[in-house]
Amino acid sequence: MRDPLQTATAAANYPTRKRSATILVLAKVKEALYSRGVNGVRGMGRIFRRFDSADGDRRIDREEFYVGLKELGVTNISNKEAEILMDYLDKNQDGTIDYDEFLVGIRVSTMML
Ligand SMILES: [Ca+2]
Ligand SMILES: [Ca+2]
Repeated sequence: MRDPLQTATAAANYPTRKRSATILVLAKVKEALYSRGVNGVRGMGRIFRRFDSADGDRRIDREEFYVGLKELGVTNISNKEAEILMDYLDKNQDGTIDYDEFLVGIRVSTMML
């Protein structure tokens, strides 16, 4: 588990324009999560497993991310926006989102909003 403060600092250093786009997309994703009654670590774990349901390798790859967002009801974002969000959540830039990245990225963003 990454130190949330360290992650927040990294987020603060993110280029401003890209960051505001990220915050906007995150807001849409969070809205979808809230409207489905998802909250807390347990709910997030459930959502993570749903995103990863294609192969269950505990990583969300780009394809799973796009499909997962649509299944979550996040249909009002473009592929470009989904890509920005994927990029933001994938802190170690290995092309996939692991559970820590998913949890920390979405939770820390609550503080940013
Ligand atoms: Ca996967
Ligand atoms: Ca990653």
